[in-house]
Amino acid sequence: MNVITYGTFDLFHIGHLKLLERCKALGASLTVAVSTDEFNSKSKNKITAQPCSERMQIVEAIKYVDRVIPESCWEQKRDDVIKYNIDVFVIGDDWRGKFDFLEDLCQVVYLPRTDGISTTERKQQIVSKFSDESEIATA
Ligand code: C2G
Repeated sequence: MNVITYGTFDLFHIGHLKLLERCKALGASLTVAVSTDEFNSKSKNKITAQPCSERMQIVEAIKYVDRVIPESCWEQKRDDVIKYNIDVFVIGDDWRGKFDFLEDLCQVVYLPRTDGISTTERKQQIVSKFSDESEIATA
């Protein structure tokens, strides 16, 4: 079974890892489409801490991942499912229902998100945790 998932994977964290681990448990091969910088800024209203090239390299190095492709638009999913002969589309349940239109092509699975972690929260933790440190360092 071939599995695919999509995401930004900025500041890669345990929530991303657990998602990819569960994706790979569903099939023999896992393709991950990583959102490009342009797609993030123009269509997802996201500014990432890391450029797409870095985010792709990090995802590619994860042992559960077999292939990494760019995600440059919302509309590419159907073509990707056909091109890569995908059997299962997987994504976190924050997207529940949003990709049911793929069900004529492949199984669509929404997995529970990992609680207590998100890139946004991680950014806030870093700012609050280390801003004092930088003040002391420059004092
Ligand atoms: N995720 C998770 N648990 C978290 C955070 C994220 O399971 N605590 C999952 C998300 O549900 C998603 C994947 O990890 O399946 C990547 O999350 P993001 O990088 O935030 O990706 P997103 O912005 O949801 O992009 O076309 C689909 C989009 O590209 C998905």
